[in-house]
Amino acid sequence: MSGATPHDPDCIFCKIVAGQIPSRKVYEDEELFAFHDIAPWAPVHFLIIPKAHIGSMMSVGPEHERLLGRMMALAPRLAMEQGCNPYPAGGFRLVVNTGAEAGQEVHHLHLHVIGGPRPWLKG
Ligand code: DGP
Repeated sequence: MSGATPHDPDCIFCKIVAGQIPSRKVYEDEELFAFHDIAPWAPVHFLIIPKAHIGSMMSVGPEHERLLGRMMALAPRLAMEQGCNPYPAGGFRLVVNTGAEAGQEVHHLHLHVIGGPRPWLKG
């Protein structure tokens, strides 16, 4: 089971991708969407998501390797564009919460990109 469907009508992030819920967009292409987190943990905090509905890292299979690579490779470019300070004095953190005990609240795979001066840990 791939765990991926094009659109889950009950998913809040699918609704954001579809424009049914407003968001502050950072980036969009045919496969990926990025937008500012509604409750930022740090001065720079946005999410990179696949447009297709993938519930979590637990739903990822070999067919998603290229897509996950694209999400990771996009993060540094967008982080710098969004105001993270340059590496190595600056930088950013990448977080993928997976499951309730890890703090996952939205069950549509998302990569947190968190940066700016002294980003703090959630929780
Ligand atoms: P996680 O705990 O890893 O599942 O993170 C989910 C994040 O999604 C959380 O930091 C808040 C953010 N979020 C939840 N609902 C919305 C929304 O409607 N709009 C935006 N922009 N962010 C949201």
